Amino acid sequence: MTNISAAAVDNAIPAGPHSEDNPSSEILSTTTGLLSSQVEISFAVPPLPQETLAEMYHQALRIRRMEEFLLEAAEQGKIGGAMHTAIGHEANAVGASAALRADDYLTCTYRGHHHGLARGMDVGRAIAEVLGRADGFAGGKGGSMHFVSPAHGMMGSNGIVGAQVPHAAGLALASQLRDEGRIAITFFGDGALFQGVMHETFNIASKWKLPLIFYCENNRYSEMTPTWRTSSVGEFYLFARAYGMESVQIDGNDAEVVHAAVTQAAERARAGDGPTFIEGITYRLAGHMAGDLETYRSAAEIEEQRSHDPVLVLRNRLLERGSSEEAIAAIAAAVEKEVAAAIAFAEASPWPDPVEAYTDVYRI
Ligand SMILES: Cc1ncc(C[n+]2csc(CCOP(=O)(O)OP(=O)(O)O)c2C)c(N)n1
Ligand SMILES: [Mg+2]
Repeated sequence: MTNISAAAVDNAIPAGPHSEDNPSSEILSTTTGLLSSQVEISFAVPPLPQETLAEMYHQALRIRRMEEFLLEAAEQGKIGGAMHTAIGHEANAVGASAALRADDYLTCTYRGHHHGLARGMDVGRAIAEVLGRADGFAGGKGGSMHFVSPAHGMMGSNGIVGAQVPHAAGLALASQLRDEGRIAITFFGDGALFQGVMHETFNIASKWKLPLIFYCENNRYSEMTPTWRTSSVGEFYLFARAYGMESVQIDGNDAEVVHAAVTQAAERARAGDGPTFIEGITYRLAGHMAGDLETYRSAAEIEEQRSHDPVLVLRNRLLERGSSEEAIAAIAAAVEKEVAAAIAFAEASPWPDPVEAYTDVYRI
């Protein structure tokens, strides 16, 4: 059993070379000063079974390979509308989903492919959705920004910053009223914290002890703006304390740590003890969206963060705990095959019938 202390988390994540304390830097990006110790945090991270770690690695790599393909497809003009990848964020999704029940609810942002796949959405149908094909989960009408599959508890990604958060509170309230024992988890970015609806939801969720987990994927940028330029608060998990909520800041690039934090938050939610706020420190290794020229950060900064790539973290964990290079290579080979078949399926999928434009659409 590892005890993750504030200092351990601090050491695990490259802090990034630039900060407000270093204004002479040409580069505007920075991390927050991680865990400046206003609140002591320590929680146990029990080692997961090797098969669980291997499954998480499989999932994270599958997400990575799918999104690398999607970036290429976007460059070739095969994708309509904006397309955001979660390259670098994978551990937040695979760690959290492995800690949830299959019937729990999830809502997230336009950066949500990783959550869909971690919840078990089929990769071929997921790609078909992004390409706008009939076999997509929303018949090709939702696209990248509106991943949805109620059968997987994936209750919607959303292009409006913060909008998915009160939706999750509604799902948690429904479960509470019906005494279903299901919980809701909602993922949002650091930039969303400055939307009023976030704070309205924090307040009522805490007051009504909703079975809800607020999960901030803090990648330290809101589009092209580093968070330290816009936030008066450096430690986002502290926002939740003002609403009487338990909160914790964790290494969001370590799926095992994410799993432990979400497991504890889910237990609290199911026991009727109310919501928890988790701040997962992460980093997007690709642009904000396909086509982002990334003039606001340096190649050196991205390179430094690659040393803590969540897929690499999982790979190294497997090796440290006794998996062979051959076993890991077999997972990678399986993923390559699976994603190649999924791409072929999606590309062969027909375009939606134009008549479909009027189905599943709310009209007054
Ligand atoms: C209400 C609203 N305001 C502004 C935007 C434009 N916008 C799209 S993404 C984004 C940045 C959000 O940053 P963050 O919450 O940190 O999420 P990230 O993209 O980093 O995952 C903004 C401002 C929007 N989509 N919705
Ligand atoms: Mg962000």
